[in-house]
Amino acid sequence: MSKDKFLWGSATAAYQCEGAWDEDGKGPSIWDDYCHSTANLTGITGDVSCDHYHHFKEDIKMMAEGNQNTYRFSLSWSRILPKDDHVVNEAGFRFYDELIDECEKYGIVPNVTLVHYDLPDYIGTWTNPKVSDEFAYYASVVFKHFGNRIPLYTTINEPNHNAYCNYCVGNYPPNETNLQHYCECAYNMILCTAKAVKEFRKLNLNSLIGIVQGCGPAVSLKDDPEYLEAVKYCDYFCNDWVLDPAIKGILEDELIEAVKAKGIDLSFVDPNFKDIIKNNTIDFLGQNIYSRMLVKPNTSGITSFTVNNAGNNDGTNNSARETRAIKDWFEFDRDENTQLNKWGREIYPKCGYITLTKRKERYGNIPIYITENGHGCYDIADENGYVEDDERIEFLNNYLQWILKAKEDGVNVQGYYVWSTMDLYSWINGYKKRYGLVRVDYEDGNLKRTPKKSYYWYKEFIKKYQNI
Ligand code: BGP
Repeated sequence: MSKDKFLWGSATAAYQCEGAWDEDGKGPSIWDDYCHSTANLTGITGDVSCDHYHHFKEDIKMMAEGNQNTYRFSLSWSRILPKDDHVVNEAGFRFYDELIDECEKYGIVPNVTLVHYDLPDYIGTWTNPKVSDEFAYYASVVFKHFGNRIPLYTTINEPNHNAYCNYCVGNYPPNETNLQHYCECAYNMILCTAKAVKEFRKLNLNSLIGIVQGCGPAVSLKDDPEYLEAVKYCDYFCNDWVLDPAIKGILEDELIEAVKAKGIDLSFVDPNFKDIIKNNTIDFLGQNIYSRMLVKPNTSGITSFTVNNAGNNDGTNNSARETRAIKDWFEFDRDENTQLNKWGREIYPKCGYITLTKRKERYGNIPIYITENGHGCYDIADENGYVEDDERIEFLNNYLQWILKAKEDGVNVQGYYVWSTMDLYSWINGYKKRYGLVRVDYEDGNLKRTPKKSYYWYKEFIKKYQNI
């Protein structure tokens, strides 16, 4: 399987699409526990979802028929290592082996994320001091088993967004608002990536290893010193702690001092931390592109966080706007000329260009894969299940133009993935907010798949740009 040509594909994540939550020896994950608990006010779960576990052959066939040559998916850690005894569940490996067989049959390059939000329940939380050693063990088991069959591995999906939802907004388990825990979580995630990279290098594989970043860089509407200071602090909070260690092997002293000045107790940091990150950096960046971080100086004096999938965001135009603010550091700005989606998030296609060119500015010529780009909608299907999702097509087309321009202007873009391959569970939003290129009928008892208009549009788009 060649990863040398430009990769065009789409993406999913294990908890969001597999279903089969307790089948064939899988252990419970923190998302199983959360969704089954009273903290889950909607009662909606990923227990079945679109049942990719049993439908993966048809899903991958449809990708191939849509000209896609790569599939980004994640492994469920608790399907592979269900208990804390380090014993592998062979049936877990068998599922992913068969899935990769199917990819190989069509020449589809697997791009595999080790953790996309769902830790095993025996790990519990990202603040567990054992998490990075356990993650390194899991990663080594995976690398040894799949080896070069997986050309692209990524360690963690969106460390920042994950930590942010867990410990700032509190809408993801363990549902806390606690900046001390946010920092402990962030620290452990940095170590997880470094320790997994260390295991990866031991095996001298031909594959590459990366990380997936969720946010774009911070930007402001003005470039006076106070605004640029706000940009710097927002980048500390959202970007630099993820990407500087992973790509450059460093964490700037100024960032560490700023965190201490916020009253965070950093006594949990291992004295060897700097050496561990210095020697274990990644090969490529996975960058998800949805919106920009538009900030200004914090004049409200408030620290507060909202997201596009908090319980109160119901997809009406009354939804809370996606914002974040940290007292003395920055707060989100609003550009009235920019449209918002129904979940209060900016639709700003140029952020694709800004993100990619700024990444190049800071991190040089590192290969970049756009590991997610997509548009959540309330899709309306006709009597045959067909969805004319022109809004999604417009969104993808506009974003892609800017992404391709960044490539033309010299950013080392190597691939692009639409979020998502088919409709699936949208975390706290449940199933009504859909992103798929393919519709899933959750009501008909068979989870029937029907390609949407955007699927056919993307198929033609890939044909046109396949040799870029
Ligand atoms: C990304 C996540 C995905 C996916 C997507 C859409 O941040 O990596 O897992 O869910 O966002 O987000 P949502 O489903 O919350 O609208």
